[in-house]
Amino acid sequence: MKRILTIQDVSCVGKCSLTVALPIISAAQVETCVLPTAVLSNHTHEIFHGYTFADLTGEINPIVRQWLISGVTFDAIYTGYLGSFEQMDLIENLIETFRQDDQFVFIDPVLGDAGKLYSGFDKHFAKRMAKFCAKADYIAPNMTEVAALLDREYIPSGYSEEYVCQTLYRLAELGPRVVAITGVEYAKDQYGIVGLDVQANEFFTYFHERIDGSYHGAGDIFSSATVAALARGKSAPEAFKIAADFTLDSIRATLRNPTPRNYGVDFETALPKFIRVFDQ
Ligand code: PXL
Repeated sequence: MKRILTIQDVSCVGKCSLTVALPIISAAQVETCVLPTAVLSNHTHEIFHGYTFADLTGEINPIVRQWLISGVTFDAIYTGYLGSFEQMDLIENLIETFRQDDQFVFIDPVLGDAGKLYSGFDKHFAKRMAKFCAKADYIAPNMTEVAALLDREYIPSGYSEEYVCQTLYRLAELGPRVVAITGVEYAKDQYGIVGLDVQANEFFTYFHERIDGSYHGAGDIFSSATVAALARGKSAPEAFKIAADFTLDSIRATLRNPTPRNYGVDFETALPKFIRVFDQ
């Protein structure tokens, strides 16, 4: 069984970061070790009325030292939401410390959505995140994060294919070997993921249904499912497709369910079908 390490916060309520990464990756029969970077009462989006935040940055190096003493190893490292510059410094070192052959590093450069950066993030933080992406084999920003990483204007939709291809080449300059942009919208019925395998110089695309509205935590569900599929040996285009289908199924389940939106996306309902993908 593959063993991965995921590094992100615990938001106790609201289904994002570790509370989705753990169940999704484990469901794909991949062992999921965690390094929690902070504990929050809930995520920072304004659908909640504020949040508590206990920073765990000071725990990172002691935990790493303990793992080194015990000879712990990982087949993949996946980072999500990170709260500070210092955390990125420490996690860059961690990635170098645990690097091994046949391992992949997936960085989800969590910065914002729908044209807005999340609470507490600014262009300086985005610039640091762009540098952090040099440690990744895979990155999967949404269009808001692409604009922040490349320090340019956010364009929600209606751009050309050429614009997206050039954008992928710009992202490739950050260092990863596969870059994929989620939520690409060429036109109303052309919505999905566009990626570039940098080494092979091959583009890949997966268009899928666009469900209106904003679904907090959907990005973490998508990244977690992609990491799970990559760890199970799927190619990048296959893994992104599996993850997109799973995220869409999860959002459809949420729409059928009258629970208030701030409890997050009901990925649990979509898990049985997701698990069966790996039986084939
Ligand atoms: O879903 C991304 C995310 C993760 N963790 C925390 C967040 C957010 C987005 O707002 O606030 C704490």
